[in-house]
Amino acid sequence: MTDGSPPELPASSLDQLGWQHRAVRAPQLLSGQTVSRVAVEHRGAYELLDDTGDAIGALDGAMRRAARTPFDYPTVGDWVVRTLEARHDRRAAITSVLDRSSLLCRRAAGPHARPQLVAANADVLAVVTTPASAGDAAPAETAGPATTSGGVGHRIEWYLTAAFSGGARPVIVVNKADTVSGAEYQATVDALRRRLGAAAAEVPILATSALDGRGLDSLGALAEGGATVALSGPSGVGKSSLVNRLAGADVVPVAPLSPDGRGRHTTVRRQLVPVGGPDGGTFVDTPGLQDLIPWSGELGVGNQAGRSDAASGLAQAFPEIAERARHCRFADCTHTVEPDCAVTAAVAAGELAAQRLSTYLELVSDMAVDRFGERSSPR
Ligand SMILES: Nc1nc2c(ncn2[C@@H]2O[C@H](COP(=O)(O)OP(=O)(O)OP(=O)(O)O)[C@@H](O)[C@H]2O)c(=O)[nH]1
Ligand SMILES: [Mg+2]
Ligand SMILES: [Zn+2]
Repeated sequence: MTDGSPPELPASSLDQLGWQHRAVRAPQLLSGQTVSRVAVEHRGAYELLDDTGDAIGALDGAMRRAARTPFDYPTVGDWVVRTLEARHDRRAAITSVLDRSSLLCRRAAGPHARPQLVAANADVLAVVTTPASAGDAAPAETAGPATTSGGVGHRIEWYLTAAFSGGARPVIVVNKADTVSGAEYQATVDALRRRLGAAAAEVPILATSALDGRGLDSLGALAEGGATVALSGPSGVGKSSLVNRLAGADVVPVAPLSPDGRGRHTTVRRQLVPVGGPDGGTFVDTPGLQDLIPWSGELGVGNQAGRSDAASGLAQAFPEIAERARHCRFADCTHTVEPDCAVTAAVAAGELAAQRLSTYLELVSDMAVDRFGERSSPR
């Protein structure tokens, strides 16, 4: 457990930070410049890691003046070019942000639709849950529209869509496996798989325990070769505990033991944590979220499969719906009231779970914004 004073991070080589793993080309550096990775974002300043150790950076004037949208600013996980020499305010000048290979982005809380960048250049999004919170997601066979349970189970499709949309691979991590029997754990996994329908085949599910250490090898392996794994999920599921176990030190604060351990919001900032070792690899710890509504606008990232955007993210998170939607009469079918809708027809024929469609429709409604940038009213 942490004593409240995190130790200094050791200097990492760029490769340990994932440099050789990045998808973008190396920039042309001028003399006096270096490449760094953003570890922590503060108001107007950034904690940077590179092979010189660490540094504090701030945007240089030209970059600040040119920045128009939240996407133009560096975020945790970004690769930036900075001056080696600090300015008079003892901060290095950040002169550019390198193209992102992925971007996890959510709609910030509040009535207006604003993007909040969660992590850049993450290869994997680990959606962390527990048997307790995933369990209440298990829909009964005859369940109607999804109910709000508060657990990540209910919102797991939201996380998967955000990951796919942003070009990251989602993995579900069921932590606190030590709190249930093997049979109960298996029931949790089975319920998750049923719930995820055709997407289950694309999303590995790992059992971990930050307490007894099980599954940590598999989780750590996701970052092998310099990959970046962002952890997200509700408060209290053990994201920070897992990061500390993987880093082998109390790098980020963890909630003191409590009977339920839920809803404490111990982590208040996003932080990139190198896990060291010859292979390197980094994890991004994030504050617990009540909700992760995927950003539905442009993200400006692409991956090997082509463009990553909200539409392709939804199609990957709901492949059986996307497949059937190609046969709807209208190209812009909402799969609600239209005639000749292949999706509602599949539900009527018992080929597609009604629960799957209602979850999809709820997510689409959550992601919808009208052209004034405000949330459109729910269907
Ligand atoms: N039994 C058990 N307890 C765990 C495990 N992982 C974490 N905990 C406990 O759960 C509580 C919450 O852990 P944190 O790591 O702070 O959770 P978090 O997901 O980072 O929470 P936020 O920072 O609020 O989002 C702490 O009391 C941990 O000791 C686990 O695998 N098993
Ligand atoms: Mg935490
Ligand atoms: Zn349709």
